[in-house]
Amino acid sequence: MIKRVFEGHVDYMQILDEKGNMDQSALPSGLGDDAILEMYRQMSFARALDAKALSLQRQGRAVTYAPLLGQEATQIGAALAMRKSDLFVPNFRQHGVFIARGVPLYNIFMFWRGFEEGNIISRELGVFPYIVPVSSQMPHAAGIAFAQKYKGADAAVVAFCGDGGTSEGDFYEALNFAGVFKLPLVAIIENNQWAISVPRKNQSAAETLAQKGIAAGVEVMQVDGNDVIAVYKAVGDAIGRAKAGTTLIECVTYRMSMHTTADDPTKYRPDAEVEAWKQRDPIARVGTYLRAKGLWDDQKEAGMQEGFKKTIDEGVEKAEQFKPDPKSMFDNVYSFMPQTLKDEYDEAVKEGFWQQQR
Ligand SMILES: Cc1ncc(C[n+]2csc(CCOP(=O)(O)OP(=O)(O)O)c2C)c(N)n1
Ligand SMILES: [Mg+2]
Repeated sequence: MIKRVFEGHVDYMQILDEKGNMDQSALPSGLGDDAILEMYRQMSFARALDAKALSLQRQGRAVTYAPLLGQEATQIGAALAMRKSDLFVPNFRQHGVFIARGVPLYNIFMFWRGFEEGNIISRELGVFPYIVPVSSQMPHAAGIAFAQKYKGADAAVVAFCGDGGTSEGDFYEALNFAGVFKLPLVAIIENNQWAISVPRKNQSAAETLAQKGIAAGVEVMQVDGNDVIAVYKAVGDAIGRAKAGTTLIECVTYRMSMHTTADDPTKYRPDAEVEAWKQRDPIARVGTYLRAKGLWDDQKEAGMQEGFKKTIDEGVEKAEQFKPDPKSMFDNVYSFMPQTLKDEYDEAVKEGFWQQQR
């Protein structure tokens, strides 16, 4: 005897299409023109910040940088759906979420200048530090979500990982744990189609990455990650039901730029692919929508960009004035300093390590 014991499916959501057409019936209630204008501003600011950070690195004023170009809707949609009490766990690319949550620009610039102090973020912003080991943030996020549930806090944890990150054991372990304990976790796969030079099709034979959550027994959803409205709705809905358990959301987007400044994507991906994704630009479609409604024009755009330049230049100036303390590399690693680290610290002091570095 054979009988079917399980059947699964993954829904895909898009509300604002590539041409700027809005599916009014799916528009989240209460999301008015002002909120859409704010999404447009925040995405545009993320893009302006991105261009500046890349330019600083090329001038030798930053050590490295992981661009977000093309992924603004995924990041801003998620950030604006979050409540103040929610907590954000990033990997290394979500500068857009950082700024939308109010992380000062100098934190971001300081980090990419190579100073750990950039990662010290005011607790009240509910933003965890940049994490580079792929998917190592996911078990942390599940643990933080467990703590929220244990404390009875009205807080969801929103965590990001990449398409490549979904192949790591840490990803599955985190989701499995979150599924069993029905944790208030919203896990977002920022599927930008590439993990450095590994294309999405070589990452997994699964048709969607969202379906990886089905095995963990959590809610799953796939979203047009270049549609800020759809991301906002999907993440908002997931936060709304977070007390009942976890949701995995795959945002289908595209990394328009290089992996990091140490990478040259022209070596491994066709220009035609990049060109095709340009047609699905996340900011342009909101601009088209707003202009068609008479809410935006060239003059407003120019004024906004000028304001961004001023704000960003001030953030850079502050970050460049910062005098790093090399000793700080020993701080904020553990809640207390273990003996092994203390030994290294003492040795560095004895050898005058930081004097030599100046
Ligand atoms: C555990 C681990 N393995 C390898 C690396 C090197 N590495 C850094 S980013 C990356 C690819 C990540 O791809 P994805 O998860 O799709 O995120 P994206 O960079 O596209 O945002 C790799 C292999 C790392 N940082 N950590
Ligand atoms: Mg990727």
